[in-house]
Amino acid sequence: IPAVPEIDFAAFGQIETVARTKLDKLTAANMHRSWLNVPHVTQWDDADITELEAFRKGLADEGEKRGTKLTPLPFMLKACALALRDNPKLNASLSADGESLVFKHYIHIGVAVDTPAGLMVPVIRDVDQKSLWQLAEEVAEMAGKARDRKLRPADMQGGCFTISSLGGLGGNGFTPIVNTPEVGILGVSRASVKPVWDGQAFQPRTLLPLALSYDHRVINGADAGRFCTQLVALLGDIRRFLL
Ligand code: CAO
Repeated sequence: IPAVPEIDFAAFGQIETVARTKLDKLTAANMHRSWLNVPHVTQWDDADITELEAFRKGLADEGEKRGTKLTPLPFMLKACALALRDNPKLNASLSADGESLVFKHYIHIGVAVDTPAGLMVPVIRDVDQKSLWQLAEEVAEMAGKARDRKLRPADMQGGCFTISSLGGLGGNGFTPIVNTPEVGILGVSRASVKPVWDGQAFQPRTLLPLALSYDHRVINGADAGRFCTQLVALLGDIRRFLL
């Protein structure tokens, strides 16, 4: 690819040059590799999480007693695990020679964690087999370890899919980069109350913006559409987690 020309920024004013951390450089290399190798498509949708939020907020006292904060993230992990189970291509990887697909019979999901040293992606194992409380505890533990630089290499390996949640920060959408050799990543933005037409009147509903980026060598638009539709249905009525 054509090189970006080197510019002498000092010619335009005062500057300061700071060495990047090892983690920042590793993340840059991984992002660049994915960006160049993977033909990306991003599909957008909104999940109506009005009832999910009422349920979650109703558990605040129980959470306090347990010492566990239940954010929307464990619900997203659970919904993704169920949608990955039912849409196994999203839980697969392309073989190195591109001749076959490797279907994984386990559901391990990486969670992007922002740390002072850079981006880390610890992996939560067997998400489909864990309760919402267990998932909340594990995300908090892994995020703590990531921020304290205590994650072991094994904690960051074996992911089938990634969730990047910027919901705590704000924004209404972004296009995440697939964490190859995974084939899908879900970008979650901040939920907000919006007027939704119910056929007779506008109702205030809490909508969660979702963006699924996928590797178009493996996933077609219809695969992604089915996955997103199921995700939205699951988050819209969490009783579906039992089905
Ligand atoms: N919509 C609205 N509110 C949300 C939300 C959403 N989608 N997601 C979280 N929140 C709320 C939480 O409920 C919490 O509210 P209270 O403070 O009132 O309890 C608050 O935002 C902060 O949540 P959190 O960030 O502490 O917890 P989390 O479970 O949502 O996320 C973690 C945990 C580790 C994913 C997060 O801290 C983090 O590091 N996010 C950044 C990820 C990142 O950098 N992604 C980019 C990768 S690509 O460059």
